[in-house]
Amino acid sequence: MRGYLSASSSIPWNVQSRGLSIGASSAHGLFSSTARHGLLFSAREPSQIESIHRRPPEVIFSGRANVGKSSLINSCLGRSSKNSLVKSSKTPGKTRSLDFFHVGYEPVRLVLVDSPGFGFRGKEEWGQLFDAYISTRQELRRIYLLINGSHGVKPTDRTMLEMLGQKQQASAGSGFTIQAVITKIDGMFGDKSSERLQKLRQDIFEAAPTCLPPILTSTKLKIGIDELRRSMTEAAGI
Ligand SMILES: Nc1nc2c(ncn2[C@@H]2O[C@H](COP(=O)(O)OP(=O)(O)O)[C@@H](O)[C@H]2O)c(=O)[nH]1
Ligand SMILES: [Mg+2]
Repeated sequence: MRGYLSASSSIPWNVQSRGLSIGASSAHGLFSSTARHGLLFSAREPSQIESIHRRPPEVIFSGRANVGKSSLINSCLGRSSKNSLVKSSKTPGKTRSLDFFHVGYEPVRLVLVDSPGFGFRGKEEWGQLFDAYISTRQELRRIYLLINGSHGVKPTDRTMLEMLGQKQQASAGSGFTIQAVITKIDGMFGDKSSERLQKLRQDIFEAAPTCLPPILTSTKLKIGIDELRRSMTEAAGI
């Protein structure tokens, strides 16, 4: 917690907790028992999704290869790169499956899903896997679309935002919600950071008006992790 606050003090915009009280204590309790989180299942083909243990609410992390999906899941589960639960890598395209991680154990109350990156080296069959998951999985409560803060909204991000926004509306509000997560904001500081952030928000809104406001994160500086945890517990109704 001290690291979170001290790291945040040098941030040019307000990324600290916005005073959200809903779910704050339950988020803390749910994620605090680090040793009880673990890998539940990996699905490499759409047909395997069906067989995965059901019931606890699920949230999925999506985004282009290398945007920081696996690192962010590790941080939320209280792991560092040294004792990571989820493989993260400098080499894009490392994750080729949907990996399901349980938060807590007996009872499992939330499941986080890591997904293969789309865009650079993201192969077509990985896209099919993701598509099959979001189209059929009733446990899915929220899709986090991660966007690299230094790169801005790329054409592949825009396409993804538009597609997810349309799918969400087609499900008539009964299925999942979508939320943007800006990653690696440690690389965004400096000149015009506020303008760049404003442009990011605007681009996200134009592509997907129903997308929930972005959460700003850095696993390097431990920024935004608690806010993301609270968002997950809120999405899961915990
Ligand atoms: N500067 C910076 N680098 C990060 C951050 N999060 C992840 N990375 C690095 O980005 C690379 C890709 O991360 P990874 O989590 O494997 O991305 P994924 O392909 O989306 O799962 C790795 O080298 C990470 O160390 C961050 O917040 N800041
Ligand atoms: Mg990964």
